[in-house]
Amino acid sequence: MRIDILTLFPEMFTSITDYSIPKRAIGKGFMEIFTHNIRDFANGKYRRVDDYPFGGESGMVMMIEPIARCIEKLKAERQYDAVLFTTPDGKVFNQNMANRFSMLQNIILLCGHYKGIDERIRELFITEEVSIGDFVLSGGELAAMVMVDAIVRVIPGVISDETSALSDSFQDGLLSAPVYTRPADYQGYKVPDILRSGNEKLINEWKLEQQLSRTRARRPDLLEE
Ligand code: 6GU
Repeated sequence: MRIDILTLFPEMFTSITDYSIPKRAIGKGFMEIFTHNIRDFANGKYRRVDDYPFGGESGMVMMIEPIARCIEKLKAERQYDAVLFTTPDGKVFNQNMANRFSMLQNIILLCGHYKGIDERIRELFITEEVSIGDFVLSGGELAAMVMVDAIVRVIPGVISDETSALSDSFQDGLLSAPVYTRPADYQGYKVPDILRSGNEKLINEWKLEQQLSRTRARRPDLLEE
């Protein structure tokens, strides 16, 4: 899959391209990430990308032309399955969306900034608006990186242990069970005996019980869905 990211801060994306699972996924050819600096598509000596809002609100608004030029250039080169926009008033991102986006071939991801973008960009180009939660970030870049990370780890083959991504919290609508490693006894704090029993059936039952009780205690909303 290919993701084209439109941003005012392309350098920020080295946080995902240069580390951990996303880096490996790119190295293995599961994902390509191209960043595009919106400012490169702006006109004039000052390469202006934002302007004052009509109607006299506070803050600045991202202008339509630089973003439109960049999107149109990309669309002339290939077909896109989705043009996403990161914004706090979008639909809240979740595991289902990560799974769904991971099956697409080409995605444009536009990072919001300032007070917003000219509404006509949304109307003309954006297929889906996505938020990562009910709080406000300084820009859409961190949200975009959160989404790319969540998407890349569910592409089949990216995580070598096939079952690992599937056992993530939320993948089955439940939080994950607790996990332990050596030592089995840390200053009297012991790993539950059942995990060391070797009885796979009992272990799986225990894990499911743990998942259910955790979800009930911490995220009862997930059980209602
Ligand atoms: Cl997608 N963008 C911004 N600026 N703030 C956010 C967000 C997105 N999601 C939650 N807060």
